[in-house]
Formats: sequence, structure tokens, C-alpha cells
Amino acid sequence: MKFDIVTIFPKMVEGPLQEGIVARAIAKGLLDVRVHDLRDYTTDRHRVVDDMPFGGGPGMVLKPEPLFAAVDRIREERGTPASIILTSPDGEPLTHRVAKRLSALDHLVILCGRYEGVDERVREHLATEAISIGDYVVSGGELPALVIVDAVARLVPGVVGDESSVAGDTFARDGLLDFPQYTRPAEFRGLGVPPVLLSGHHAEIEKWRREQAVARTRRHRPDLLNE
Ligand code: JEW
Repeated sequence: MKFDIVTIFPKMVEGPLQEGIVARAIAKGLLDVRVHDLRDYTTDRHRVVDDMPFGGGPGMVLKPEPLFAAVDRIREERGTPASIILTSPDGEPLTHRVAKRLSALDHLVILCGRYEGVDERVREHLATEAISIGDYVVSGGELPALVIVDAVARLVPGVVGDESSVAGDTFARDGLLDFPQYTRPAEFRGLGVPPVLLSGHHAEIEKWRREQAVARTRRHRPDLLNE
């Protein structure tokens, strides 16, 4: 699967791609991720990517020309992408369902916004969709782009070594949060682990885990229980 990420902070995006599951999938050839510096698509001496908002107001807005030029280049070099995603606080909320839909596509472009936002013509005439990573404020679209790549890439066959661990993840399984996990030592600084987990009684362990998952979901995410 191909990803092209367009950003004014390429180093901010490249670092996280060089560690962990995503890095391994890139090394294995399952993912082909390219990061593009938006300033490389400017044509002026000062490589300006932003400008003042028409109508006035605080802050700056990302100009349309470099973003359109970047996508033109990506199209020439990599073909027409299946989706051009604009990261945006007012986009469609990212959910497991959205990640699954995107994971079935062969080529995603992700445009990272910055400042007060992006010229609306980008959203209307260049992007094919806008995605938000949730109801909180972040400073720009780079971390949202990385979250999208990570959530989508894990659903590409082979990216996560053990497919049963993908199927068992919270949100993938049955809409319940995960049960608590413990490992050795069985006693640490006077803190024990639930005895049932040491009992070897598999039916009892399954029952306990289910109860814990339901109790946690009721406590932290009651919205997930209402079907
Ligand atoms: C996201 C792109 C570009 C946030 C979430 N937050 C916020 C916000 C910003 C500017 C104006 C108004 C609100 C910061 N920002 C972005 C935030 C994506 C940009 C600038 C974003 N998902 N995606 N939750």
C-alpha cells in the first residue's frame, strides 16, 4: 500500500515512521510511504506556504498552490491516488470503521494542515475527504496523519505479525475495551496479580476477562455498550 504525506514539517513525520510496526512493514515492502516537504512545491524565492486570511482575522492560512502542485507531482510519479485526505479538526472522526475502509485502498495521499487551517479550495477541489482524529485540539495535521497511517497500516495483511492480535484489539473484537493484562513477576513490590490468572483454569480465566472487559467498558466508555 502506498502513502504520500505532504507537510511543512517532514522531519516530524519521518521520525515515527522509522520505528516499530510501520517501520518493519516498510522494510518488508508491504508499505511504501513517502514524505513530501510542501516548501519544495513553492515557486517563490522565500518558499512561502501561508498567507493572511481574506476578510481578516488572526493567524495564517495554508495557500492552495503548493498543495495542488504537490498532488500534481504525486499523480505523475505514483499514479492517481484512491483517496486524498485532508487532516482537519472538522473532518469525519477517525474510527476503526474508517481505518478499515481506507485499508482496502491501494494509495492514500494525506495533506497535513497547519496554522489556522487550509484554503477551502483545497478541501473542496483537491481533497476527496477530510478526517479528524478526535475532539481535542492539536497544533497541525502531522500527528493526525501519523495516527491515520498507523491505524490503517495495521489492517493491511502482513503488517502486524500475529493476525489474531489485530482481530483481538479493542474496537475490532466486539466493541468492548480490553481486559487487564499481567505478566511476571507474580508479586512485585507487594502487588499481586488476580489469582484466577495463575489457576490454569481456562474457562474461569475467560469468564473473568469478559467480566473485566464489560466492567471497564461500562466505567470508561458506556457509549460503546448502547446498541
Ligand atoms: C487538525 C489539521 C491544521 C485536529 C484533530 N485542532 C485544531 C485546530 C487547528 C486550527 C484551527 C482550528 C482548530 C490546528 N490545525 C489542525 C488540526 C488537522 C490542522 C491546523 C486536527 N484532528 N485533526 N483533532
